[in-house]
Amino acid sequence: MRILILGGDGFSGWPLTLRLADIGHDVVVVDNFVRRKIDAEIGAKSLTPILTLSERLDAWRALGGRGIKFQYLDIAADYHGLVCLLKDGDFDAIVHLAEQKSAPYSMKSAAHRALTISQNTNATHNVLNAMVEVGSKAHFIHLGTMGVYGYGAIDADIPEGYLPVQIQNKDGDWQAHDILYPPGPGSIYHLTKCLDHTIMAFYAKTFGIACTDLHQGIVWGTQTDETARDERLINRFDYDGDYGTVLNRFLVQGATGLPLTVYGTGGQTRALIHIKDTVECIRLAVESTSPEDRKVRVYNQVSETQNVLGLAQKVSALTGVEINFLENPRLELAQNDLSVTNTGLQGLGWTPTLLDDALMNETKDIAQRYASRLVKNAVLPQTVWRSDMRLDKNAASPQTRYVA
Ligand code: USQ
Repeated sequence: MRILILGGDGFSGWPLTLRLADIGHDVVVVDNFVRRKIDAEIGAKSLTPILTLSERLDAWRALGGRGIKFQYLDIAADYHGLVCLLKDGDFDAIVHLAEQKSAPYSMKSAAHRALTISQNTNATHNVLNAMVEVGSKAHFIHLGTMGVYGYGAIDADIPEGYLPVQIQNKDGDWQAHDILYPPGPGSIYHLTKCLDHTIMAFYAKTFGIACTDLHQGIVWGTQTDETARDERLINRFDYDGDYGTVLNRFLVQGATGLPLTVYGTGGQTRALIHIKDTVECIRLAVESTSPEDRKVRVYNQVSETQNVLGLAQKVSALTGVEINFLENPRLELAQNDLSVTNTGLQGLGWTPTLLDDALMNETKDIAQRYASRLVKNAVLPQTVWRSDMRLDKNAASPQTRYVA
């Protein structure tokens, strides 16, 4: 297949690019390196020493890998460039990963809220708009998030995108319908994923674009079989307060002897998936028959649910570091239950990889190997999104970091 990967230099995009090329697909990567520029803005960097994209691609070729083409493009700003690319490319599938992906970063300030909204919604709309303009028949695959459902304490499984309901008609009869699960975003980032879904629904219904939305859980781990082949192919590993996700942060903290930063009581339950499964799930979506009924197909890309305190306890047992309970910088329930349906991708052949000590040790070992690259100041939370608090970065201790 001819596959376009938008955002192919990123945490999920790079390992996906290598996997798809490795199994014989023709892959074209687009990126504008904004994620690397944000590292400079927030004073953080990948714990692992990632090469530039051109160096990575050269290394892949030198190791005998199938050629991968690259085009520098800002898809949110350069609509004309996108049209030319899609016209020439004749792609079978377009995987859209080119979005601002951090919930905390999206809540930093008015400017960050505006940037996340315009980057993410313009990018999604531009691609679909250009697909219609050039008559592309590609399958559009978007990386969404479990956060679109919200994290309320509903005592029922979250379905895959749509909720079966009964609606009473004017004659008093009940009719069965499938409606979009009520959106419940908890950050601007999650809000953009709800907006993206509505944009896709419009383009699927009106123009017949085949769309799949993958509602992904929190990704952990760093390496895949392909990125582990050579140090020059290594994947990025974020651990900072904005871009590091919870389990990877705990594993880096544990590996470097820092106390584990549990926000609030740690009673939050979240959906998780290992990066190897992220790549496998997107591959399955790409290679599957694309949806044809003018309705966005939704899969929950989730392996399991875990409680934050439970994760901290596992990492503490593995590394011997203590747990530090911090005031929660986010506006979220102190405690929630979460149970998620994930049968769609399993129906395509996926077997979820569950959390175990061996996998956690693998990630902890990588963190230990590159511990000298840790920027200690970037580890504590960097963003507060509660209106009753603000951040004091010069506070004497983590516990006094937030002020009313
Ligand atoms: N948490 C801690 N300590 C930390 C970091 C996080 O207790 O040091 C807690 C948070 O309060 C939250 C949970 O862990 O309750 C998850 O936080 P996270 O930062 O790992 O994940 P979140 O910001 O909610 O969202 C992230 C990414 C987003 C992705 C999403 C998947 O920002 O790109 O889509 O994970 S999901 O949440 O399932 O939608």
